[in-house]
Amino acid sequence: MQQTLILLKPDAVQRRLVGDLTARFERKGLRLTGLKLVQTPRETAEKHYAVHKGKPFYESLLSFLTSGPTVAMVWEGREAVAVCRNLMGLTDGAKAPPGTIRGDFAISVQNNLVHGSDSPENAAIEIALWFKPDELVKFAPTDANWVG
Ligand code: DAT
Ligand code: MG
Repeated sequence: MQQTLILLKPDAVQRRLVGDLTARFERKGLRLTGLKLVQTPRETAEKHYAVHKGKPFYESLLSFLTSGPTVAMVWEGREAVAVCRNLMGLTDGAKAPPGTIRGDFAISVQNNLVHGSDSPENAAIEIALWFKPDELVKFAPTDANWVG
């Protein structure tokens, strides 16, 4: 069973898409393990996007992520990392297929609504960056026999 970090970035909150986007992860059969609204500190944004430091879009990306509230979530389930990346679609909203979050709601590269961890290893690092251990809640979903 995998966990992954999902962020609904400031454009998602400002565009009032939090409910619609959260529903996509929920109805897929993933289990919600953590959820909070965060005004992201610059230091957290820098750590989160450290891999992109030095790229031309890095400063703009940090400004974007710290420009308003972000919903941080941890979702758990079978192949959760890949499942969530598939629900999100390609990075560039213009190229993301319809049916995906970015394909249905985004046309920008930067303002692409969601972040999702790209590997189980990075998921563990990102979850530790955004959540304290006691903010993650384990529970037995009552529909587990049906959803798997
Ligand atoms: P993803 O969010 O699909 O994992 P990424 O990790 O390559 O994509 O990049 C992180 C974010 O940086 C991405 O969501 C949007 C922004 N970004 C990536 N490439 C960009 C580019 N060429 N120009 C502007 N922003 C870019
Ligand atoms: Mg990425």
